[in-house]
Amino acid sequence: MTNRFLASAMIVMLAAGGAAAEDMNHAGMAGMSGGSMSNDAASAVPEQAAKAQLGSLTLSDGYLKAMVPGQPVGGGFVTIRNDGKEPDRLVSIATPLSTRGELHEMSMQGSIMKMRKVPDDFVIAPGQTLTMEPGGYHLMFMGMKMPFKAGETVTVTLTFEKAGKVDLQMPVVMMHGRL
Ligand SMILES: [Cu+2]
Repeated sequence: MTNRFLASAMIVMLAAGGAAAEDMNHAGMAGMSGGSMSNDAASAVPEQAAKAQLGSLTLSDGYLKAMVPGQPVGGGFVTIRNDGKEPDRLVSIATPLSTRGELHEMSMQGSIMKMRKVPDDFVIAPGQTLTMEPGGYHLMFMGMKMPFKAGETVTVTLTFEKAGKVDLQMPVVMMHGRL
């Protein structure tokens, strides 16, 4: 309980950091995620998570993380399974609430959890499942016009190199102390 309170307070403080808020918030979010590693990540997926079929791609467990006041970036997750015979690639993501979307991953660098843009987009090989989750691969949205608010549903457009575009109606979920 105390840890959760401190974690929330820390995110708010980082978000209020001014010009460097975006970077600092990334660092803060990474820290949160490191702290939640002992939790069962699968339990974060809401029952109403978005799903869709796009050609041979099966999308599931799509949801967004609710943003705290002043938080400059938003995060989201989706699982993509490729039952086709060729690899496909998630090349872009977009929402009406943000001006930019990036595909990110988190990794440990020494004892510090860091977040970065993946260099070659997300490639899903035939028979492979790409799972995004707190502390790992995720969708990152920047240049927010409006925050992701808990209880709302936001349209997230995913564009694949071969399968094309799909709109997912992603629920926004409050995740205490996560990501
Ligand atoms: Cu990120």
